Amino acid sequence: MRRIIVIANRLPVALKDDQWVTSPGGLVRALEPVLQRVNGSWVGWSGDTDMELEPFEHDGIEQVPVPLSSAELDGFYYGFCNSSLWPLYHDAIVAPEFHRHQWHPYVRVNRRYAEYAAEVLHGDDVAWVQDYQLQLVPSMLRELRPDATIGFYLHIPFPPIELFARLPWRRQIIEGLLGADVLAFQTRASVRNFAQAARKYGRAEPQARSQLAWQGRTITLQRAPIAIDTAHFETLAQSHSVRTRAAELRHEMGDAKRIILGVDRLDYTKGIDLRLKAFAGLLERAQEPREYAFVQVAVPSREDVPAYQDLRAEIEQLVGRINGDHGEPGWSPVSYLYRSLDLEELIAYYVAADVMLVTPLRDGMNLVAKEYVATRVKDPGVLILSEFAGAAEQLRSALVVNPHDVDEVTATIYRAAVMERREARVRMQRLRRTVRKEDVFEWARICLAMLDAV
Ligand code: ADQ
Repeated sequence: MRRIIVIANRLPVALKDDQWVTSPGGLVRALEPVLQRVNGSWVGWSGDTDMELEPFEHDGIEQVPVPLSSAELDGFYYGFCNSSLWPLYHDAIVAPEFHRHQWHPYVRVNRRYAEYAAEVLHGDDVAWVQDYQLQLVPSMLRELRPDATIGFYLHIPFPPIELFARLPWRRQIIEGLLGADVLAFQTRASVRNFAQAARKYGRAEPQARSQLAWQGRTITLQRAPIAIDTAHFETLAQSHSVRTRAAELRHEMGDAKRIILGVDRLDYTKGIDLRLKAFAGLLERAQEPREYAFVQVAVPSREDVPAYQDLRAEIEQLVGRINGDHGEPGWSPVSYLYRSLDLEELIAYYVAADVMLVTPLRDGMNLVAKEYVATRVKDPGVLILSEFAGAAEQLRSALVVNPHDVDEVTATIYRAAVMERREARVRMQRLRRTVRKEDVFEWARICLAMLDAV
């Protein structure tokens, strides 16, 4: 097998009390065994600024740290990645900002990742670049290693051309990506959107079977929806400690008849505010409001970006208002947790929840939806899923909603709450079949097989 070099914004390890520890997450779990088997390398930032580190080995994988200064982190990561690209690629839910003083560090930092990758890329090794932070790397790497096999995977949506057109550096981004041999996306819509933008701004020529011709090379476009380690979630969900904790959580929530759950990074793409309003609508209409408890777990995210600070304040105000309007002494309908949970605790919440609300306004995939399904081993539970999450292309037996339609979401929560067990079971069985078959190992296999075929 050919050696694989993953190039991602972050390394799969981070320093904790002077020790390197593997970061949790599906991508790392899926790629670790593959990279170990092929003596692969991982090129990425360590998470600490202004630190020059030599490559080192961790769990059989060569780690190649790319240094970033704190000024670069501001311009490149908080700036161009998360104030320009992130909102632009998510339907401009928040207005994207375009600043030349942030674009320049994006170019500079992308070049550095390409240079570090070129150093470790030999012979017929495969380079596999991850996500929107590194869209210039494929072409920069191709300049340094013209014969390399290069793949790129976009974890977030590729936007429709009407939106992408706003980007002052749209041609550079398209040309950066077209340096790859294989470009893979979460959904068919993203493949389509990219093909259109590549024709218009890169003058790429469409070929048969999702291929483009550009500068004498053929580039393959592929849909490869990312997934989770389903078996691992299933096993943990059945463990005694998780089930005991889930029962405890239900009790802590006043033994409400229906527990409704939301779990997200605190991000304006996730639609947390509209979801809270939909739940408030349910309380207003319910005959017995105390039968319902809503738990929102929000992981702190990008706290240095002003739009995220505003969002946090807005959500907290909304939670306060709903609890103020509907609560009683000793009972609050909404429980709000602003923190990250460890995996077992997170799964206990999934197991405890009768209804899972996944209502992003736009999401590349949304792994939370798949995680909930994977943990519903004993009781079915109902998944309510936004039509604007990539996951909706696969999880068709969920109750699919338009998250902007607050009344529809309210009505759907009610429908989920009173759904007959038989219907819930049939729906959940279908969903479970999908997440079992199309797990993260299958995703990695599809992506790597395509790269191997180049
Ligand atoms: P995210 O926007 O971060 O990912 P998502 O796919 O839902 O969104 O992944 C979030 C992860 O964080 C999940 O694995 C979840 O378990 C975990 N998580 C959420 N809340 C947590 C909490 N309170 N404590 C601990 N863990 C928590 C981006 C894209 C997505 C795409 C993924 C992968 O935006 O669309 O699915 O990358 O490609």
